[in-house]
Amino acid sequence: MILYYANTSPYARKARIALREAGLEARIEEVFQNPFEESPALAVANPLGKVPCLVTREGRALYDSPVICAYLAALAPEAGLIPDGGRRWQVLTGEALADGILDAAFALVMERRRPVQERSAAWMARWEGAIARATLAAEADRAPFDGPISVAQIALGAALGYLDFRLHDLAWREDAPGLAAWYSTFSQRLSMLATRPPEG
Ligand SMILES: N[C@@H](CCC(=O)N[C@@H](CS)C(=O)NCC(=O)O)C(=O)O
Repeated sequence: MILYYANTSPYARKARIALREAGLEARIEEVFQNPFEESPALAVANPLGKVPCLVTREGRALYDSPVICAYLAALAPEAGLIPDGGRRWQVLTGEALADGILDAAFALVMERRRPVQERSAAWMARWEGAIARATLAAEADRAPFDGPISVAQIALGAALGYLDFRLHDLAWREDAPGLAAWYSTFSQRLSMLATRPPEG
């Protein structure tokens, strides 16, 4: 199997953390693709031209990151990345909350890269508000992120890592000390260390 990824993409990082936590490194080849450059291989696999994209041994393309994580969880049920029973919905909602932080953060980063006169202050404030509320929600209700490693924890690790990588000024730790303590431990996992974005 092939996993198309970019080393600065937080969504791809999420999939790469999941594949390590599932113990599937030996079965999946990671292939770097910059989605913002012409990439025929990626475009053929994913018509959206986005990473991450997983191509199975049968040649079937799977995207986006929640689908890839669910597939990896199904390949390695012993890893328990998506638990059964009622806990399943709590964990998947935790994953969605963390993915929402990523969506708002990624949109904010892209907006900040536009010329100043073309940026929308209203949208940037909306995305900053979503990040602030979602990190506070994860601080207030730790249950979706508690317990054994899960896709909720993996998505949250990728999201908070991206805030540190691209949005230092947001200072989310000030209002979420419990989350900050959790991330400081989680970020030392081998899967997180092995997928750190490049410096600078
Ligand atoms: N919802 C998708 C988002 C994937 C995504 O937006 N990836 C970005 C890189 S961080 C990308 O490939 N963007 C290229 C583009 O938008 O053309 C997921 O969870 O995988």
